[in-house]
Amino acid sequence: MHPLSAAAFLLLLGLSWCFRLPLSSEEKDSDEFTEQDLQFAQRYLKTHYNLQHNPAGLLRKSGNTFSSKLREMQEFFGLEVTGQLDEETYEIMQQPRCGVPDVGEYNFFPRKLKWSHNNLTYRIVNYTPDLKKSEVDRAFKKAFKVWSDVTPLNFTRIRDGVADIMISFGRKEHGDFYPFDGPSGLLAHAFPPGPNTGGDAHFDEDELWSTDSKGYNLFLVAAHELGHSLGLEHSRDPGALMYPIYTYTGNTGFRLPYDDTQGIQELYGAGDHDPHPDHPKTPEKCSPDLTLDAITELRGEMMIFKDRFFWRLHPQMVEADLVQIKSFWPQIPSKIDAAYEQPDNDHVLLFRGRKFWALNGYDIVEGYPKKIYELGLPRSVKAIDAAVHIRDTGKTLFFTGDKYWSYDEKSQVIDKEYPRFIEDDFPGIGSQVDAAYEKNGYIYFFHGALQFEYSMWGKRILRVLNTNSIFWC
Ligand SMILES: [Ca+2]
Ligand SMILES: [Ca+2]
Ligand SMILES: [Ca+2]
Ligand SMILES: [Zn+2]
Ligand SMILES: [Zn+2]
Repeated sequence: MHPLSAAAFLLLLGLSWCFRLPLSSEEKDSDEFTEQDLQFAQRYLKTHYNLQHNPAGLLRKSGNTFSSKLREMQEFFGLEVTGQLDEETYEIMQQPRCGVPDVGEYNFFPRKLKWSHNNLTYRIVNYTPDLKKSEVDRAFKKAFKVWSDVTPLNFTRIRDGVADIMISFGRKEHGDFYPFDGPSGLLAHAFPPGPNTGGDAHFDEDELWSTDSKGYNLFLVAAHELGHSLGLEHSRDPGALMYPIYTYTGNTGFRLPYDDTQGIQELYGAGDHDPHPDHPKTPEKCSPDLTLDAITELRGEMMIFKDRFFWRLHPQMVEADLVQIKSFWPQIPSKIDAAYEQPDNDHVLLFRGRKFWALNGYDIVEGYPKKIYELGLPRSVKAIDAAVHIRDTGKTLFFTGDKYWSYDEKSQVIDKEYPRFIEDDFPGIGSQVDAAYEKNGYIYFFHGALQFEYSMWGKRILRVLNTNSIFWC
C-alpha cells in the first residue's frame, strides 16, 4: 500500500475507533485541542466555509464567526450541530478533499453558472509524472464522458491555444491565489463556467495520482472537478460524486450516481442517449421500504450493508455513518450477500457469490478470498443469503433460498442432517432471509421491509418490526 493511501486508511480507522465514542463526559471538547489544531480548523473554515478574518482572535472558542461557520460545516456533513470543535468534526476536517468551498452562497463564485453553448473544448496543459501521458489522457477522456453521457454537452480536446476548460497540474501557489497544500488535504479544485479561468481544473502535483486505488485515482477526482467546471456545487449525499471528500469507488464500471445526474440535468437537460441509464441512488436509512443485504457486528459496532454502502452504528449512537464499501476495501466486491462475526478469532466474514473474505478489524486476512464449498456447503450453492453466528452454541447458520445449514465453528464442519427448511425451524419468518444477526439470545431476521425478533429460548417470534427500526427511525 502506498504511504498516502495508508495514511488515508489510518485516518478512516481513527474515524471508526476514536471519534464515534458515546456522547458522554469523556467526549473531547474544545479545551483539549491544541492551538495548532484550532488554527488548522480555522484554515479549513476559511478555505471551505469562507470564514472571515476574526480580529478578536480565533482562540476564543465561542467566537461568533468561528462558531457559526463550524455550525454550517457540521450541518453540511450531517454531524451534531454544536458550533464547538469536537473530535468528530475535527476528523472530517482532516480527510482528503476537493478545494472548492461547500457553501455556494459564500464561495468565490455566484450560483447557478452554466455554459451557454453545448460544444466545449478542453486542453491538458501539462502532465503529472505519476502516470503515463496516455493514462492521463484516458482518465480525462473518461471523466468528460461521465458528463457527456447524461447531457447534450460535447467535449473536444485541443492541443494548443485557449480551451474553455484548461486542465493543469501544479503545486502550492500555482497562479490563482488558491494555493495547494502539499501531500493530501486539498487534492484539486475547479472554477465554475465562465470566461478566462472559468471552467479550469487544477490538480495538486504533490499527490500521487493513479489509475487504481493507490494514492488518489485521477479519473475519480477529475470527474468530480469537471462537475464544478460545468457548474455543479458540492452535494451532501455521501454517495454522490460531488461529495467533497475523496472516496475511492473502484476503477471499473463507474456509474454516475442519481444525485449528480439530477444535478447536471437541471442545468443542461438530458442528452439523446444515455448508455448507462442505471444511476445508483444512495439508500435512505429511514425509507419505509428499506431492505438490507447483510448485517454483522464488528467489535461491538454494527455494520449494516446495503448496495455499495454500509452503515456503521455504534450501540450508544443514534446516528449511523454511511460509507462506501470500496473506500474501506478496494479489493472486495461493492455488494455483500451475507456477513457474520466470529468473536473467538476476531474475524468478520463477508460473502459475495461463491467467495468469502475474512477481516481482522479493517484488514483483509491473508489467504482470502476462499470458496464457500470449503466450508462444506454443496458446490451447487451459488450464494448465501444471510449468515448468523450464535455465540452460546458456537454454531453459524447459513441461509440460502428456503433452506439453511448449521456450521460448527470449532470442528469446522457442517452439522449432520442439514440443510433443513427455514420455515420448519423458524416458523413465521417466511421462507427466505435477507440478513440476520444475533443479540442476547434473540435472532433478528430481516426479510423485505420487515424484521422478526426470534427468541432462541422460546423458539418463537416475539415481535415483528420494520426493517428501518434498526436505525431508530
Ligand atoms: Ca477557461
Ligand atoms: Ca494536497
Ligand atoms: Ca443478504
Ligand atoms: Zn469539489
Ligand atoms: Zn488553482
